[in-house]
Amino acid sequence: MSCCSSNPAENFMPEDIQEKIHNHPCYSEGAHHHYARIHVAVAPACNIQCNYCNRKYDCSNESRPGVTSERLTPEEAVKKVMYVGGEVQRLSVLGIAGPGDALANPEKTFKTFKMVREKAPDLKLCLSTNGLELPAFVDELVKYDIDHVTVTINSVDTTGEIGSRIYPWIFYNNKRYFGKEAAQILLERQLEGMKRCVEKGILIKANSVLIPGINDKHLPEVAKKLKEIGVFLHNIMPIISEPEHGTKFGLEGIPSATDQQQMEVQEACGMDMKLMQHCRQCRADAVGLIGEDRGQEFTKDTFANMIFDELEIKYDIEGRQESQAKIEEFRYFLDKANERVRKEKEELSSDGETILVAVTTAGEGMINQHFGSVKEFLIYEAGDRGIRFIHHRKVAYEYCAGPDGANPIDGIVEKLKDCKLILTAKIGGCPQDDLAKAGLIADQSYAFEPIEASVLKAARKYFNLPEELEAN
Ligand code: CLF
Ligand code: SF4
Repeated sequence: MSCCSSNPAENFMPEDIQEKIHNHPCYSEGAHHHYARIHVAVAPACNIQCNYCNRKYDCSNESRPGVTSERLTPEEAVKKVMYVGGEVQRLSVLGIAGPGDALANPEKTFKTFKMVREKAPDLKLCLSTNGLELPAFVDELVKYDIDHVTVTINSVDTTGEIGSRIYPWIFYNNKRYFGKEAAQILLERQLEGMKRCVEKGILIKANSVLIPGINDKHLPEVAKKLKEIGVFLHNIMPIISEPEHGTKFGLEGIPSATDQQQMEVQEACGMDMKLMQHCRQCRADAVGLIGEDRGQEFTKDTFANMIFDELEIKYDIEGRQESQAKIEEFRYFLDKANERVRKEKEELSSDGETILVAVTTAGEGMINQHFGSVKEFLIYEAGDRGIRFIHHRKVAYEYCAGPDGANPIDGIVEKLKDCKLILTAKIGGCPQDDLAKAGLIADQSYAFEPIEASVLKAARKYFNLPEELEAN
């Protein structure tokens, strides 16, 4: 398997790490256009309380708040994984991320992993936790070859002051702890657990929920600490907070973090740590490419009555391998087309001038989605020398499904007001004119072309430079 990626940061990594992340859609930004993940909800209990969580729903450390998934037994979960693996051959990762904390339910979590290891050996195994019980399970993680672990860590303040505003209590060693003491114990356990995982070669991704007014200014310190202990990737997740979610923060009126706040904090943290910028805060029962939502296609009645012999045929491991070999071929040519286009922020432009470019895509790294059906835009920063990925932005509704009586373009213009270009596979004259009035150029001349190379060409066209860039 070629581990070459269009992302230069990934190409500089040791080969064994490139190999590990190559088809993990969360750990490799390149992989997320091509490979899918599945979460199975086998872990209902939790051992801490976060003020952005409502226990009626799933763990919002790794999923969208306000979403409930179908609870599964380990056996049902394995059946689901095998069924989905047969249907979605690009499925490469199984994650256990709740609905409570994976390690507060160790029996169910590890029983599921053990069975999946046997029955679907080509899948990567991934786990997400608040970290309180992580030190106790490092050997178990190694035993089942679970080499991708996410820990949500929102503060490294050793006084417990910041943490106590986020966590009212934890339950540890059969005792409930409150306030600063609880936050201090949680932090100690998180750091110890992450260090021990790193020593064992487990790739740690850290999630930090960006909570404006509480930890936004503190997150660069978190990033520094993460780098110090050898964490692989840092994911800044903007808090999604509405009163109707019934969380403490939502009821207190703490609002969701904005795209701009996320960009500022990413900027400040990115000085120290490699950032994940393509997280979509998935639905808790998410299946498919990141950003895609196929969970509703695979409810219990689709797989629960099948026996394992039938599911083995359905899973069709050889068929999956053939299909993934084709993905790799496609990816190889895509990476060639995008070669040398990605740059670090300071190398994007010869004169410091850059613009933000919004792109519409249905996956596979191509500009292949019509403007009218877009629910989220990918945002890139581009100069005359190169481009970099910033994040995605969701819009409240697609242009073609906008609310009655209002111009559906308004919400989209508001979301993209700091962008200059939109690259899309197709757009009608009306929305194109409306966007132009708001100062946004919509360009469909890169339809069905690779995203990254097109963003650079379009930016150069915008700067009145020749579109083709000499090799540099
Ligand atoms: Fe799932 Fe998480 Fe593993 Fe990915 S999700 S357990 S690392 S397989 Fe990915 Fe979804 Fe973001 Fe999580 S986009 S919410 S980071
Ligand atoms: Fe909720 Fe997850 Fe926090 Fe537990 S760890 S309280 S499930 S957000």
